[in-house]
Order: sequence, then structure tokens, then C-alpha cells
Amino acid sequence: MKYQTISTQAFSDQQPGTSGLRKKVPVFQQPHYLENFVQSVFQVADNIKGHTLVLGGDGRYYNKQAIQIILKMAAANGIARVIVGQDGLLSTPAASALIRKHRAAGGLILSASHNPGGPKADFGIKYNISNGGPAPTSFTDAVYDVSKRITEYYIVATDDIDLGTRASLKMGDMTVEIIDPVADYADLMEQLFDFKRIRQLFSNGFKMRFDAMHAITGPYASEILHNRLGADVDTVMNGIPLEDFGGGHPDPNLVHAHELVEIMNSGSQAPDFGAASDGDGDRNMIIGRNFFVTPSDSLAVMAANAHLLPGYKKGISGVARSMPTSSAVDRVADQMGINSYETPTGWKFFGNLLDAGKISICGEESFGSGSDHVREKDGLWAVLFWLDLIACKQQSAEQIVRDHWSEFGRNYYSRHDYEAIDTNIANELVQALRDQASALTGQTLGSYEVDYCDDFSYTDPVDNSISDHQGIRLIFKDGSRIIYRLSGTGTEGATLRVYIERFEADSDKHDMETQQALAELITIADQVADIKSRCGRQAPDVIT
Ligand code: G16
Repeated sequence: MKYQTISTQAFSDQQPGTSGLRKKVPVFQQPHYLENFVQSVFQVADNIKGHTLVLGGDGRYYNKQAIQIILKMAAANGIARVIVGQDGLLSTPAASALIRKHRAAGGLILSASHNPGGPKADFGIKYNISNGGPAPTSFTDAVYDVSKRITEYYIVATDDIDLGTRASLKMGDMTVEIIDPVADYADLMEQLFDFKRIRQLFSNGFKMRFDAMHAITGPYASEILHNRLGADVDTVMNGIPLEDFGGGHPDPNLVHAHELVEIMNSGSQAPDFGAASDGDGDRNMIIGRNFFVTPSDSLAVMAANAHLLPGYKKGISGVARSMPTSSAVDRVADQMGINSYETPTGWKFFGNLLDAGKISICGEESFGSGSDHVREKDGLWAVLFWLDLIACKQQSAEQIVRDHWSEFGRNYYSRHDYEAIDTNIANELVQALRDQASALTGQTLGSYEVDYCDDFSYTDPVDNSISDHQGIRLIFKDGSRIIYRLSGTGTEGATLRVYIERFEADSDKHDMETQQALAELITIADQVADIKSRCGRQAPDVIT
């Protein structure tokens, strides 16, 4: 086996975004592009030599080729052992669980999450540290720095490894363990939830549909829902992972998971419960019969009820949500007398809080929720949480949410996305908002009085690191909010996200259609930021 040092030239565009480096597949296929980034990661992760790395991806186009390259680079960089999922597959939460279980130094996860896959679509790579969570900004900044001045990388010249069979192999001095990607994760879920109770629910005739969207959760859902919980064989739909996700957009929301939404909205014949997950299995959508549960409400319901489920029966220490996520969970925390932390968008910001035991449950409006069982958001975990809660309360998802609103009030909430807009226009729009922030304070806009307007800055309570410019917050005196920020996960131009929220305490007013309930704030959001004329758009591309 030949150890090679390859000369390379730096690329200037390898700055990781909200969750790793995401680019179009042809960008990653440029000679040395992937290698440069991986070498930069290995250089910054100096604890990895002689230790274990977890490796896997969501099976999208270029996953297979990338895994082989990374294995050969890992061998040349002195990594002792790589644990890799069979066929190169691992969901993001399963990878996080494996890093923790095997006390690995870190993991490389290949995914562009909910973005489409295929030869011209998206690919991505991110590094998770030894706690199982996404590397913090200090790490990713260091990787970016190295990537800008890299001149060589290390790789062994050898044949590709057959990843189709579970085995323990050698590549030079490095051990490659090819493992079942599902088993450990499914075992972990059995420890957290009452599988007996859920099995009973299914054997009583409870019907469910889970849309794996031709992405990574197909095999996980089949093992857990069919084999271990006895759900009907037609429960999992689109369960075979495909490199291009069947041409779909594996984003579990009302727009992209429309096949499931139609099934769930088909009247009294609809299944009792529906759910979906995304490309790499960390997102979730929860939907009852004719009833969509917003991710923000889902998080609040989880916080209020966790103590009913085995894994959380001792209670939860605290909760956290990303800043744009609705404040519904804060109301639960207030009542429970625990802290609710407001972090910037990005799962990496929850890591320190979880490690320090300050929180047990956290979540985001972007269809992500999770707990201290791993350090990633976890799609199937959320689905099992809801199933166990339904089994425990013997109530439908709708009834659980309605009861929650009656007790805590309802936070009407929606996100409007303007996709692929010109990056300069998007930056100017945000700058204009920043410029008028202080002048907005105290103004009356329609029937709303502005309490304050600022550019969110976060000081991590554990390591005191500061993250500035995390989104413009327009907060009204009655607690209503409009948030503007630019996505950090897109691969084409910029995506402007506008988040709109209004609180309604009166349970007689909990039945409004969401966009109607928010209509005045939506108009204000457009006027303040001048979205339509600046972006030349009449309406958002996606409303969730
Ligand atoms: C990633 C992050 C999430 C974030 C989401 C959306 O999710 O892990 O924390 O909320 O992106 O980010 P943005 O609004 O910047 O596009 P995923 O599922 O894409 O890995």
C-alpha cells in the first residue's frame, strides 16, 4: 500500500454554513475539492490520530465515491479505526449515537440534509466532535482557515473497499469496521420509549403512515416500526433510499411531503397519525388526522409531557430553542420553573447546554427536535416520542395539541421563505433592517407597538463565546415577533426567511387559519423590510 502526498491548490469557498459544507455535486467533483476539505478537517481535529472516526452518509448521489476517498485519506492520516455504516449509510442521529457509544474522536457525516440529491443537485459534509454533536463555530472557522492555504493532502493508493458486507477489514494499519447502520440506534430508542405500550397501540388497530421520502430513514423506520413495534407493513412509505430521493425534495414539510399530507387529510379514512423525516434523518414532521403540528408546538408539547415517558421520567433540567422558533416552549418552561435558552439557528449551539446538563430537550422551527440522548436533532426519536405519548394518553395528536393550547395558550406561527434571491439584494435588505433597528423601537405599526428591534447576539452561557448577527428581531409589546434572517444551508443565491408569530391566550380564538391569524403581521413584515420590491417577488416560495 502506497502512502501518497498530493500537491493541491486551495479553494476559496470552503466555509462551512449552518451545518457543514454544502455545495452542488459538480463542485465537490472538482479534482481535489473534497480532499482539500477533508484534509483541513483532519488537520484541525488533531485529537483524531490513533483514534476512532465514525463515517457514513444519507446515501445521496456521490456518497459512495466520497466514502472511499475519505477512508483512504483517513488511513494516510494515521486514524486507527473507522466505523462505517454498511453501504456507507448512517443517519445523522445514528452517527451521533455511534460517536458517543464508541467514544470516537469524531465523525464525518455526508449529507446535504433536506436538499435534493442527484448528479446536479446537492452534496455536503460535516464534522461532528467527540460529544457526537456538530463541530462548534471555532472549529469550523479553523477548518475554513486551513482550507484557504492548504498545499497538500495525504491519501493511500489502494482499491476501493467493499462496503456491502458487514466485516472488519484492514486498510494499511487502519481497521475498517463495517457495521449494521440501524441496530445500535434502534436499541437506543428502546431504552427511551415504552415499546410495549406502543406495540399495544398498534395491535389495537392504530394506523400510521411514515414518509421516509426515499431517504435514509427507510431502513430505520422499517426495523423500528414494523419489526420491533408491529405496525402494518404499509406504514412506511417511500422507504427505499435512492441516490436522488426519487427526484423529490426530502424536506418533511407541508409543501414537500405533500403525498403524506394528502393521505392525512383524506377525511375519516385517514390514518390516525402521520410523520416524515428528511434526507439524513434528523428532521421530523408530525401530522395528525387532518391536523398539522407545527415544530414549535411539537417542542412545547414534548417539554410539557416528557416526564410521562420512560427516558425522561425523572423530569427535564431545562429546554432550549433557536431564536426564530416560537416562544411556545418558554411558556411551558415558565410554568415548570425551569430555564428556557434562546440560541442562534444551528444545532451546534445546543451542544454545550446539553453537555453541561442545563437542558434535556431542545428544538427548532426548522422541523428539528431532540434530547440529551444524542447531540443531533433526531427525526425518528421525535416520531417515537409522539407515538409513546399518544399511547400513554390514549388521545389523538390533535387532542393533545388542543389541550396544550387550552392550558398554555396558542402561538400562531409561520415561516415564509424567499428562495434563490440575489445575494447582494439579500444582504442589502438585512443591512437596511439593521440600520433602522433603533428607529423602529417605540413605533406603532398597524395595531402593534414595537417593543424593540435588534440584531440577535448570543453569548454561550457555558464557554462565553459570542455569536453576533444571528437575525433581526422585531419584537412587539404583546410578545408578537417578526424575525428576518438569511439561511445558512442553501446552495443557490440567498434564501430570506421571515418568521412570524402571534400569541393568543383566548381558547375561543384557537381555531383560526394560521395565515389569516397572522395576516396583519405578514403585511407589516413585508412593509418594514420592503421585501416585494427589493426582491421582485410577489409571494414567498415556501410557507411552512
Ligand atoms: C440545519 C441545522 C439546523 C437549522 C437548519 C436551517 O438543519 O442543523 O440547526 O435550523 O439547518 O438552517 P438555515 O435556516 O440556516 O437554512 P439540517 O437539517 O439542514 O442539517
